[in-house]
Amino acid sequence: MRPIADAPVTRDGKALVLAYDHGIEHGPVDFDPQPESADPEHVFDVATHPAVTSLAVGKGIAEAYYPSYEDDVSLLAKLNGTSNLWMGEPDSAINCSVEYAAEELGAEAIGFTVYPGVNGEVEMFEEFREVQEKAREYDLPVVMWSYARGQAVKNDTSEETIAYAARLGLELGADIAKVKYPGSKEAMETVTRMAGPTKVLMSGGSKTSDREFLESVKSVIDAGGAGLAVGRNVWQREDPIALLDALEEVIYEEASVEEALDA
Ligand code: FBP
Repeated sequence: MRPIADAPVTRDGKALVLAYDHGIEHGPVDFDPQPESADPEHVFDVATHPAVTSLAVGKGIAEAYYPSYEDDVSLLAKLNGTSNLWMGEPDSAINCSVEYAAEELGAEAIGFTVYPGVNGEVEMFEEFREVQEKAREYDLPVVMWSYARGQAVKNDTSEETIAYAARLGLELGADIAKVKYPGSKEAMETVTRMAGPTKVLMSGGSKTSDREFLESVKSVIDAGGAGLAVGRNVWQREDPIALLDALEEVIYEEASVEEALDA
């Protein structure tokens, strides 16, 4: 059965997933630039902004904080994740099941990382299969964090690599593929074409200037992408709401970067 589509992760077919799984993926160092970002309540408050279609967090954060926010925030449960202390070949532990996410956490979507190209690719693809099929039973859209890594991946931001990562989202049955930005609108057009009906989100990456960030998001939208999944570029800012206001213009209102910056 092909989805249900992507609602509730989307608004008018577009999406802004606020990612906050960094406490597991990168550790507390990501909270240093803006210490209040270590407090999940701060980020849940930010996620109530109308530009944000869902908040991606792991099981522990969802259990502890989502009950207070379920009327105002849509939960995307990130099911796997591994710490930065891990020095082996990239891999990701499954920390939560689809059933638990749907029945106990109240998730409205599922997020799952796959690292195409790693030695454990076969196992990761098989894990994704189980998650994807179970999510179908619960009518939950699946967002695949598709990050090509491993010894054979020479350039993880090349057009070719990212188009492949997005295509794997389609091939494996993801509703939405979250990929790194390939550097230009033209490259992103190839990426979205390869993904077919699977929506494509740009991964935010480390913090950049307002203008640089909005320009990359604008080129994703102009290339047929659905939007972005962003963490640090929002909650590492002193004023995350100002950037979300500008992103709302660019993603949903087709505003230019100038218009969004002036608004
Ligand atoms: P950012 O916008 O901060 O890059 O967050 C997006 C994200 O995919 C997070 O969900 C995840 O924690 C992080 O990036 C992983 O980044 P990487 O594996 O590239 O260090």
